[in-house]
This record gives sequence, C-alpha cells and structure tokens, in this order.
Amino acid sequence: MGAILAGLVWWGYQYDFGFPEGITEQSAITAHFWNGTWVAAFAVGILTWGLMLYASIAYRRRHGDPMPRQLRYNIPIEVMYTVTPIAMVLAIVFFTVRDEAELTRVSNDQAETVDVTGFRWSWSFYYADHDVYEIGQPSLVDEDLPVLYLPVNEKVQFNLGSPDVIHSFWVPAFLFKMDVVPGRINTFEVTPNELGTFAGKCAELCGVDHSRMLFNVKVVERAEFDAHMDELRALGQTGDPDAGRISDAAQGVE
Ligand SMILES: [Cu+2]
Repeated sequence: MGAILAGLVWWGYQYDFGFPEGITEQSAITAHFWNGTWVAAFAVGILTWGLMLYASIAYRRRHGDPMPRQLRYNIPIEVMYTVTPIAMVLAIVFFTVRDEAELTRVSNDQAETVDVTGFRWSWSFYYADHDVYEIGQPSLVDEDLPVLYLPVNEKVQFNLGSPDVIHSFWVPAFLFKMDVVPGRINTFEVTPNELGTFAGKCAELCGVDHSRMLFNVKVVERAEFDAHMDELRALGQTGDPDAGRISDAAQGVE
C-alpha cells in the first residue's frame, strides 16, 4: 500500500505534478518548491493514512470487548497535536519566504529593461534600452495580440505599472506572476532560457475586457531581437508611450 502510494508520488514527480514546464532560469525554483510541497504533503498523508488504517484494523472491536480506555485531556497527545502542525506550517513558511526572496530579488545587472504598462484592457511594452515600444489592443485573436520579444539567455528586468486599476502580469511558462498596481512600480527579473512563443495574460479581474487582455511572448536569439527593435523603430514606435503615466504614478501623482 505504502509502496503503491510512494510509486504514485515518484510518477507524479516525473511530470512535475501537473505543473507547466518553466522556461526561465528562475522558474526552476518555483518548480522545485511545488514538487517539494507535494512530496512533503504525500509523506504526511501516507503516514497518516497508514496509522488510521493500522489502528482501525489492529484495534477493531472484538466480541465482548469492554469500553476502551479513554484518552481525554491527555496532555502529551494534546501537545503533540499542537506542536506537529505548527512545525509543518513553519517548514512551509521557511521555504516559501526563502524562494520568494530569491524570485523577487532585483540585482539591476540585466541586459534589457522592459517597462510594462497594464491598462484597461491591454499592454504596452517599452524597451527602455532601445527607446521603442509595442502597444496592444484587447483581443482574443492570436494574430492581433501584442508580442513581447525577449532575447534568450539574457536577464530582463520588468518594471510594471498601471494608469488605472490593478492588473497582473502573468506568463504561465515563467511559473511566476506579479501584480500591476496603480501608484507604484513593481519590478522583477527573469532570464528566459528556452526559445519559443508563449502565452501571456492578465491574472487579475480588472473589468469587462479582462479576458481579452492577452499577449504573446517570443523568446528569440539576440540577432532576431535586435532586428525586431529596428522594425519597431522603422514603424515610428519610438519614445515611451507611457511617459508620465508610470513615472507620475511612481511619484504618487494621479
Ligand atoms: Cu487586467
């Protein structure tokens, strides 16, 4: 029985317990935390189910048994029932705080900086080092969505701002999301390490067109990234489309 459950846990581990595959250096931290939590939860579960099963068979009622000894107000057991869950919760808190600190650490040694503005109901991406931008419109049609280009294996710093309500910048394949809050700039850094096109969305219900607040992320080679910057420049999409909005918000100006 325990062996079957342990086998199931091992099998689940091979598939990251249903988690999508991460595409950044940092996503390995999230995946490891997710897997570790499941393994720990199953270890507790297997022990608990095993004890329940054992107790209900070994101590089942037999004919003529008297009323068993009652264990009300048994201090050692009460203490164990209190201390054990607290220790388990503290362990979860320890790993959560440790990994969150690592995932949100900003070291300012990025290769590219992208100022992301989430607005009702789309996104703009300002590539600060190239002074060009892309601005989207709400849509469910893939070809109409704004595309965020990122160079592979290079660290990108995102600065998230909003001129209106709270949004949330979510690329599921990053295994990470961060809220976009009016009046402040939220910053995080990732290093995408896999080429491809990935979905992005708003993860905070923000109004009538929330579901159409989609975008795509293209992780490309450096040369293709630079070519795209030139394309945006040729289209005349230069300057910060959000000049004022984000920076005013950062200073608390409405
Ligand atoms: Cu939104």
